Amino acid sequence: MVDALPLSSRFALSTEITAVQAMFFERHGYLVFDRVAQPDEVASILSEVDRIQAEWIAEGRTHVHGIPLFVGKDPDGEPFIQRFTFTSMFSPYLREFVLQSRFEPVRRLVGEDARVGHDEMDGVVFNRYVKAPGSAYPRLGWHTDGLRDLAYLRMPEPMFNIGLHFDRIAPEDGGLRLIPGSHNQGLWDMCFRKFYFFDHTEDESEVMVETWPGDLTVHDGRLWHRVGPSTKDGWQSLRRSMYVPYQRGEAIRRNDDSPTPIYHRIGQVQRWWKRRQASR
Ligand SMILES: O=C(O)CCC(=O)C(=O)O
Ligand SMILES: [Fe+2]
Repeated sequence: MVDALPLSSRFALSTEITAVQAMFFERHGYLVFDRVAQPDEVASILSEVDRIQAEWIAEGRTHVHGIPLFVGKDPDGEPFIQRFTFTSMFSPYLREFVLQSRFEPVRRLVGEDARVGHDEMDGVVFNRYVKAPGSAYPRLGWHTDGLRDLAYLRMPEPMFNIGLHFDRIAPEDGGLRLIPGSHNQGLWDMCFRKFYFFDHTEDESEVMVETWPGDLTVHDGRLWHRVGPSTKDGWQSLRRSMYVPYQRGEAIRRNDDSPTPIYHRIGQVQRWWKRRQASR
């Protein structure tokens, strides 16, 4: 029955994950829920993010708990934080929002013992992709999220990434692209199917996830995915997403003394290299 559903299916989030939703998720590794956050909540979260940006820029912050911030220029040439980490630790509103009971069915899908990892891994992440001359983050190459565990010298723990989406994103806006079923590929393919973060090429089996503001997505941490660049420029190309990590198992908590993990060091080198190429 689940095979009859298109890969672009949009579901409604209720108080329980339905049998069909659970089967779709098991088969394909992702689910898209139609507008789980209301327009006023979308607006409140965006204004919290603006407030946090103003604070972090004023204090000259470069890292949060050892994780580098991605800072570029916005289309007006102003400093622009493009990847915020541990966001819920800097906003009581956001912390309360992500703990709301409406997300309980999603949390239980991860596991009865799952928790929001406010201070684990990268915490709640807020992304702002934009195409502009000074942008540090116009797109994101192919990767899985689960491999981060290897950097902590442990086998990938089951983890799901829960995304909240803030913009109307159609195929010409780039957006989230994922390979359905790739969560069932085994560890070898999870490591080597694509060249992590450097590969941006379209995959013939990729699915483009269209979003409307307030949409919620769930994807398995082992699923291959990327964010494509917009075909538009400037503010027209802005895409914002927020990811809430639900963790199980032993917690690896981070604080301001935590070192920068290897996968972020590689990203730092990659961004430095791109800036160098661009300035030639
Ligand atoms: O922005 C998105 O939708 C995806 C972000 C992502 O894959 C990540 O931060 O790991
Ligand atoms: Fe990801």
